Amino acid sequence: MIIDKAEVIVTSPDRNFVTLKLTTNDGHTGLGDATLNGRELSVVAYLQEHVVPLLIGSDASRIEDTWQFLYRSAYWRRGPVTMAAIAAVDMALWDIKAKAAGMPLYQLLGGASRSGLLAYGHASGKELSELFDSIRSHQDQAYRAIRVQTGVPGLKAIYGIASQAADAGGGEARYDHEPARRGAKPMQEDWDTRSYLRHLPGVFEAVRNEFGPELPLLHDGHHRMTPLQAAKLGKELEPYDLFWLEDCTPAESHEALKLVRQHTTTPLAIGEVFNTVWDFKDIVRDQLIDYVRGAVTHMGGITPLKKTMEYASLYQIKSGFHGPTDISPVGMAAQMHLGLAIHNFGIQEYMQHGAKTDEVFEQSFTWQNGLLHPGDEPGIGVELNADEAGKYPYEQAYLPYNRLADGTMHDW
Ligand code: KDG
Ligand code: MG
Repeated sequence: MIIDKAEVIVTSPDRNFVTLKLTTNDGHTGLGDATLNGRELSVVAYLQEHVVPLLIGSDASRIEDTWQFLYRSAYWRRGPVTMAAIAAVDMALWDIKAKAAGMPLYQLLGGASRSGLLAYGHASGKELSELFDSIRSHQDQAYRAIRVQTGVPGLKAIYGIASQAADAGGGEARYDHEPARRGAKPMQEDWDTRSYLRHLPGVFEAVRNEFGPELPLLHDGHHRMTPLQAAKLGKELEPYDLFWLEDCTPAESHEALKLVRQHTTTPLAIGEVFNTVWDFKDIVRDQLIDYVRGAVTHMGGITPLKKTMEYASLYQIKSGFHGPTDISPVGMAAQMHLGLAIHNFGIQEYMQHGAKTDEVFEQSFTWQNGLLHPGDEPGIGVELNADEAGKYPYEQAYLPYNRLADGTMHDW
């Protein structure tokens, strides 16, 4: 099982995706997701210039050794570009091994620990009525857990809030891959934490009153609060029994979480911008979080994320893998296999990809009664349709950013 071909495929059906395809001399193929939202081509260069030459001629069956070689031999460790590139290789090798074994990947990872994965969707609205409609629409699509993001009076545009006006096609409102996000420059949005903090608890009170106590509700703070602000918010949200408060403070500061934790029992989730188990080491050991938000695509692949979750299990900390649409169908399927196999699965974020993406990536996962399942095709269960992929060349696209009213740059 020698790797004799490694292709880096860039395609932009509804948004940009970077995929590594490995082929072995005995005819097996494997796919890996290397998509780094807004910085995609840096991973393409890392793979093409530095990793592909190392892979050609190597043994595809040696997953752990290949991971260690790519991580340790470079000398320069960690970082989103490096770890997305290593992740793609790792996923592709697991795909090949599972296909060669004739098994869906979750079987190789230890077999299923549950029948399906509870998943949450993204409801949002500028006003309460829009938000309620969005929650109902998600419930109609079978979601049994809902992330709630809301507009804030006085702020014009906030990330994570879909708006019908932004949806030129007239279909369901989206905020994650509407054409407005593409362009030579990122879009500026505005932010005011005090207005947000004044507004949010009332929104959760209204949502609980309307939808009852059972529905699991989540909220993403997008790293925007100081520790004291986050502590205050966590405390004020306690009556509404959140499933989690995500990314309440900037991800770099573990001490911030300590302060938040001292003041609130609202569960905390963090880690979508983390790259390695080292980023989780102290906050897991100190029990400062309840959910690991890493993604296979940004944590260096299935191999290290599985280890991270085994370590987290010692502290009763569960998974909540990052699953926005900038994780490609390959990355999503890979983490569905992992989530099905590990004991300490918590919840899976699931934003549905667009129709064009689903034509480029042929997938075998299922979504039924609010549960995801990766399917039983051998491997990860995703194949890339090269003809479809070729129709959509890369387009420059950026995440938006925040400035305060006086023009100061603010945390994302
Ligand atoms: O690439 C960044 C987005 O995926 C991120 O903003 C989405 O915060 C996010 C989430 O929780 O899905
Ligand atoms: Mg998030």
